Amino acid sequence: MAKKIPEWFRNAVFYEIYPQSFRDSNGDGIGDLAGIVEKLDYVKSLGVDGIWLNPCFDSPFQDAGYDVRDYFKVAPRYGANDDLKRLIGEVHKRGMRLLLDLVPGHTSIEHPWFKAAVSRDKTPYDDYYVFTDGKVRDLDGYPFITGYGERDGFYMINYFYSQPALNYGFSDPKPEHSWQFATSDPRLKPLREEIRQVMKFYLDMGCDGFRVDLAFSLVKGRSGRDEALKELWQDYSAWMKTNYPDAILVAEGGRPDLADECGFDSDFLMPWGGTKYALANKATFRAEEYEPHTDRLKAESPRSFFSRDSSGNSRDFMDELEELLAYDGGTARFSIITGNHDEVRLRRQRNVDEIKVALACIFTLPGRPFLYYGDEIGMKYLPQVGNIEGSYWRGGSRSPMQWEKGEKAGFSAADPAKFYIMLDPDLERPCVAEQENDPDSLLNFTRNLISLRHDHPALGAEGKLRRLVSEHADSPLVYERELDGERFIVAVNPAAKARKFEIQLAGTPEKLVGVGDVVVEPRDGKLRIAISGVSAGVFRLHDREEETL
Ligand code: TEU
Ligand code: CA
Repeated sequence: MAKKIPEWFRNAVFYEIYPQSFRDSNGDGIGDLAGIVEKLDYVKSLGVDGIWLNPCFDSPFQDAGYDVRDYFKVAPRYGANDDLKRLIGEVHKRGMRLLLDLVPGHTSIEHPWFKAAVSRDKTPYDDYYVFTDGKVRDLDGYPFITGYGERDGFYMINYFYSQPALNYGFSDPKPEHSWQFATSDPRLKPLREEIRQVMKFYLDMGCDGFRVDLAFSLVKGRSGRDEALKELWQDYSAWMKTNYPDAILVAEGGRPDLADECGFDSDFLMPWGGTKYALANKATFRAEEYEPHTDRLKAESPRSFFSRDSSGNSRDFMDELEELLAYDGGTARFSIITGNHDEVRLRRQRNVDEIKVALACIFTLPGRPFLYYGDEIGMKYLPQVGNIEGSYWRGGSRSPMQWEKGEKAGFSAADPAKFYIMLDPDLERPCVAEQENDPDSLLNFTRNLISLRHDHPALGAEGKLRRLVSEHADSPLVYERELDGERFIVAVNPAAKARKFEIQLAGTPEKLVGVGDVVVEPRDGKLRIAISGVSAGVFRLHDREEETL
């Protein structure tokens, strides 16, 4: 779909902030909005253009805030609405943008709409959710909660029992299931408008758009669902683009093709997209057979491209990227993440050099990448964290940001035993202060990559991607990026094994950034590449003419 790309988004890099774990300004052991403001100069110093803030709305926190109780109110533990307004202003003052997290698919069971709907009374909110009546036994295979509340019926959920699905209708309503409304059913209209009002409220406050939680969960159904989702999201996105032309929408969908047609500006490549893009997991380039996330932790050596045994697959990943780029005409409407609050951190089973290799690749591929807080300093995944606010195993990736050395890591003035979530107990844990002045640190490596991406749009969102070397497994990945006559080659070898090879490409390479040993030499109109184990290099390719200058 031809869409206008806001100028600021053209080559944007984002930083994901999990508000409860970033910086606690008032010593209660929970991160907050004023804490984020304190750290905005740091965020700016990374070179990012935008921030995605996880949900910061009033919630009982049964799923870390993805269970909204009041869409129009900042959770008191994070501050008040004025603090959010102030945060937005401070972000803008520094030339950055702020995306909020829109959770339109479900509310908390404590949301007043749900409390009304689940009561025995007849209320205007009864159709806001998907309720059967109590006589129904056949739930058509959908997940329902029975036995909760006084209403004579069962309610459908999206995730936990505490997240009842909001009702946007079914693409294929079956006559025998009267609880399946068609998406065009006028009874669904009021809810649709409520969600538009939520968007309007924060866009008017000054936010620059939304990351949309489970964007494709809204419409239910098995056939015709994509079409119905397009109708729904095109309506929201067209409305938003008309009234707030600079605002953007990023889907959490794992289906960039569908997201694009819905009017989203980007979509995350998720491991669970449900299409072949499922392979493109958090840029770890999952091995060919998709491992369900429940197995992810068990595997001591994840079958990933970015691992020493490099058992993953860069070839299929590159196939997918090329297909996506062909589909969207090279505008690259997808976002590769270094990690997020749901995924196991990169640092698990990888050392700092191995992470540098992964980041060198992620930050030189097309699209608009998202850096997860703490990944820039190599924060660890902590399996012992356990279930905090409905995190289950995801809690290991949500520990407090490590700013300084010392028992509190600069996260909070509270006693670490009172932190809402466990801090990495290792006193040798990485931290910002220590890496700040070390030119070789992961932090400065990340900054270099981001600034390179900005200095040379060829390496960024919309530079042309050409694959030079990419095989099934245990092999380096080499690609060219090109835009407006500027050419670069990127060579990435996560595997332990050193390699030598030749590629058919002329030019004089100049190394810009690297880890390990990567030597590229021109010889007889070709490039000879010698690449050590666990290494990566980004080279600018000068033409012959330039060479003689
Ligand atoms: O996540 C969607 C989702 O289903 C996965 O990312 C999932 O959390 C992961 O595979 C582990 O099961 C979004 C949010 O990012 C997540 O934090 C919420 O819990 C979920 O939606 C429900 O709102
Ligand atoms: Ca606090």
